[in-house]
Amino acid sequence: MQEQISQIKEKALEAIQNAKDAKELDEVRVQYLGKKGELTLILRSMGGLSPEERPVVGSLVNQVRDELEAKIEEGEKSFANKAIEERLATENIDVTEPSKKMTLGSVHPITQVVNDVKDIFIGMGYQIADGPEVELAIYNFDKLNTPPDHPARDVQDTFYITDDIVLRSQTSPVQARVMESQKPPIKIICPGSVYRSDSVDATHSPVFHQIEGLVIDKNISMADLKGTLAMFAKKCLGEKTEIRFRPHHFPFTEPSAEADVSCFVCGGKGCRVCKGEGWIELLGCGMVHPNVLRNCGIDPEEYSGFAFGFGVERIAMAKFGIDDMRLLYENDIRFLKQLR
Ligand code: 2NL
Repeated sequence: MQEQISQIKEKALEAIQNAKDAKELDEVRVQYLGKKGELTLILRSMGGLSPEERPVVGSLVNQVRDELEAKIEEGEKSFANKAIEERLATENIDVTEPSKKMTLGSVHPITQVVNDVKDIFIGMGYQIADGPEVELAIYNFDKLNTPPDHPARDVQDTFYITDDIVLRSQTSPVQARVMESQKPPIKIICPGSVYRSDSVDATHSPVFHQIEGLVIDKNISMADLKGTLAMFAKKCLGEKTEIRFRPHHFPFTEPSAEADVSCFVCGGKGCRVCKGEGWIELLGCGMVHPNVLRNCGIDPEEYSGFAFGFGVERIAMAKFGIDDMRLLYENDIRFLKQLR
């Protein structure tokens, strides 16, 4: 039996020596040391041996098994090293090769203006509010002192989902909702998309962007409105920017005004951007109409407030010198690249 064991050992060592890869080495392991391996079978057949022979053969088998296992492990390590060396030799990276070109986008001019305006008003203690774009007509119109027979409510101007539901034509309904749900003081700006039934041309689009602001507190006056908008104009368009007010009419404010800014291109002398006027229309504004306050649950005897609103496209067009609004929606990167 000892003779048989040493034959097995010699055969196994030879097979380990001749194994060409890790798979063949594993086959050798199974053949000799596996559950039905040749060496394992010897161990199992030891029952037929005399008590004297048993420990001698047993220890010999164990010794051979340990030796074979060590050799197999050694072989495995050497195959693994060989594989790594082969990869290192063949897989080289040319670090001097030019990289793939990365195209980097840029912030859309509309978003740039919205972000700038948000920053300015956050700096003055305002909060950003938003609300639904599919809105109840009550919030878009009635609560804002715009009665059912008002021309703005005509299907010619507003997109109706049903008789009572519209695509909001201004962001004011957001402010009406805030007034209803929060107690003054209120200082918010509401940026967002608004919808009007207009055909596309150089200055109109059925979807555009608006930013409205609202301040409600005790003793808010037109002086607060003027100071706030003068500050905003300087921060947004340059420290030299002046502001002027012209009387106007809006259903939701009384008194109402439109505000112009001195041309930030020519400083007021007259140029292509201000069309020779020296002034550029900036926004509409006014003191919140007492009916609007009442409709939104605020007592006009206790509180007053101002509001303002402007179209983001108009500001972006003036700021970047764009003469056709459609350029803002085509997303032609040759155009957008110029406005970084
Ligand atoms: C414009 C003028 C304006 C407002 C918007 C407003 C909102 C509430 C109450 C009172 Cl909740 N007013 N918003 C006020 C004056 C003018 O927008 O020309 N927008 C494009």
